[in-house]
Amino acid sequence: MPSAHTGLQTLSACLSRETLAGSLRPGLATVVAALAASTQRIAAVVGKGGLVDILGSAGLENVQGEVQKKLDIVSNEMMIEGLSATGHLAALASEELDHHLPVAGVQAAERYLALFDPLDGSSNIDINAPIGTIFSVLPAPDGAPSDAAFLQPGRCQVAAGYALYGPATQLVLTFGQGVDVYTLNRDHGEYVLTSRGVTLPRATSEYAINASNQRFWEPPVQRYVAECQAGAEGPRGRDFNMRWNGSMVGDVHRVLSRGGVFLYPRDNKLPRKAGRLRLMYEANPMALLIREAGGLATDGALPLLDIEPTGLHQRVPVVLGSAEEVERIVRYHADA
Ligand code: P6P
Repeated sequence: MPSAHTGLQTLSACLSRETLAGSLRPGLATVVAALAASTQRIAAVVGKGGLVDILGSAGLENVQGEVQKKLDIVSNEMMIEGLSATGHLAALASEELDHHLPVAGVQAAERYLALFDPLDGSSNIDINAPIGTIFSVLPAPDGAPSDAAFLQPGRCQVAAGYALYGPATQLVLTFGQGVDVYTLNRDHGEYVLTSRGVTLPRATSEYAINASNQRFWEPPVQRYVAECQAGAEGPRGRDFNMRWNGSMVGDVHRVLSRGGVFLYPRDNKLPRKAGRLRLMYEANPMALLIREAGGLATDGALPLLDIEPTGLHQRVPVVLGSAEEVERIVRYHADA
């Protein structure tokens, strides 16, 4: 059913159509609808900015040892609340929770696990720059939920996506059959389909990396970025552009929208950390989206979706985006 207001397909209509067609399981549609509704509620709060008491630090630390922003806590509570009554979620995991959280009342045979970073890019909150919510859905194994039940490789995800709270609020979603983009019609409180079957170009001249870490990078990344910076006079024979959002959702959305390569590589700034980004609820959902859009996503060597997880909050190096550039970076790692 198109929206009465825009004529565009609403998210709920798309989910219903795919469910009736048998290409989407009804329980998964229910879980994704609840995820989307939760992001709408977060978008409404984010959009208020300094008008309500949600900016600044909450003065608490999360399991990552990161100081939590007030909006980190509020958005996490909104995600938990919004996922509490689907009847199809056995448990959830969040960047803001040390361990998994069982969800009461799951009776259905069709059971899932939801993982999320409720507010990605927290450092952007107080400067009104892009932030987002990243989510991933896994099948729930039989038996009582546990942290270990979540430790499935990214290729097992049955749905993944993010909401980007920018000038427009957009929901980017995949069920493993391509990537669709929905834009929130704020006047009528519904997501409407605005791009279907998003793909990204194999070639690009745009890269994204936090260049302030340059002295800590491993040689393959040093080489790749130096060649990009050498531009037309260098071995690449063309100039490159660089962008850095400070929010993975913002950078990945640009890569999905016009191509590019995003790197948060392993660095020796904190050698005990394998990278900055978390595998289960940042790297894996983004890797599924990028694969479904025709790109590649690796840790520099292995496809991210094939990594066997060892911990709910484990970190991983991330290189993702346009295939030609990711393949080059993987070659440089192999040659090292
Ligand atoms: P840096 C945000 O905190 C985040 O987890 C990602 O969204 C983002 O890509 C990265 O960290 C930014 O890291 O080192 O630039 O602050």
